[in-house]
Amino acid sequence: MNDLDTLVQSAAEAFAAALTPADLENAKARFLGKSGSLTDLLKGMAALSPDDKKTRGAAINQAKQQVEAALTSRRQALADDELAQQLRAESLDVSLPGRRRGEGGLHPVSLTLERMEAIFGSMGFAVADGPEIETDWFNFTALNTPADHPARSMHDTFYVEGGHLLRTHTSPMQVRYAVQHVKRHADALARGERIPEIRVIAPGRTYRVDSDATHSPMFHQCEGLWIGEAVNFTDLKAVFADFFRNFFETDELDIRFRPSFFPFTEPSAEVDIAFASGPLKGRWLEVGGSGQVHPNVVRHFGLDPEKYIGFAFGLGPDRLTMLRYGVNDLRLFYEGDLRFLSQFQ
Ligand code: FA5
Repeated sequence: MNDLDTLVQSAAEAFAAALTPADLENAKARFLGKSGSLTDLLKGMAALSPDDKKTRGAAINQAKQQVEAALTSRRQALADDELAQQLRAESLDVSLPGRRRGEGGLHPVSLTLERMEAIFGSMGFAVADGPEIETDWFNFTALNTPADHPARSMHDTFYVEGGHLLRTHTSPMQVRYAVQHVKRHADALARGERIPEIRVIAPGRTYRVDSDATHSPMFHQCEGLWIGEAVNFTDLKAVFADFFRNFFETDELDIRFRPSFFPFTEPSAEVDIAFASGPLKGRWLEVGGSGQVHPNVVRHFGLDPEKYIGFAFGLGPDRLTMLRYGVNDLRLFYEGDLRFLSQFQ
């Protein structure tokens, strides 16, 4: 192998060893640059005779072409590699399954409220909605609880600016709804005619300064009101029996009225239920308050208490949700932990 063959071979090896375009350009300079090996050889020809110059010159040129060919081919190979790498990095795998968006769902207490609306709806109850920021009048006074009444201390109230408060129960909706109902039938009432019964539930948020495993500062209630000319406690009991059996999907359930006090009902009763089977078997659990609407409240509806009578109740949907799903701490519903909440979907 002559010196030119050796040079071509070492150039080819140097180019092959270059792994980046920059390495390759450095290697090129070593052979083809101004002071590269080939250029040195060309310079060295000055001392040769014209004949030798011819043959040597042709040989060097051939070697130079070979080196250039090796360089071009390595350049192409590096460019191909780079393109392939880029394609690999940017490639889109159309066979990958798409990323799904997280699916939302209703909060367990919302599920309970929907269920209550459906069951009471099937019993002919309308559904009404009202303000959470209330006046003192609707929350207390109209409900037979005047300013100095000791029963006000039963509710630890959040007061807001402007003399308003966050409603402590859904009972103000009794008055709001009944007043509208009476207005709608004012002409018939004035003529002494019988007006349609009031049969309504009003579910929604309520607030009290209260927090432990069974009390939350924001909780829910579902008010019920049924007023007519002959609505009595037997009807209330039938409504509750129907509701609880449907809600808990069991006939093995007892209902108990425990005498109690609310200023807006007389007589009044707490409502307890007990399951005949399951983990809560035999324990009485309070689920709400109820009673015959007090004559003073019926007067605030705009009706004659001698003629119109009925009952009201206030159920605790949070507690019903706890019982339905066997959850023993109410606060879990309001901590916003999706690991807990997604179990109810
Ligand atoms: C009342 O609020 C009455 N307005 C209910 C009523 C309506 C009686 C109509 C008669 C006629 P009480 O304070 O007992 O009553 O509350 C009713 C239900 O709301 C309770 O049984 C309970 O289930 C629920 N409750 C009350 N406070 C909280 C609280 N802080 N957190 C969760 N649930 C509560």
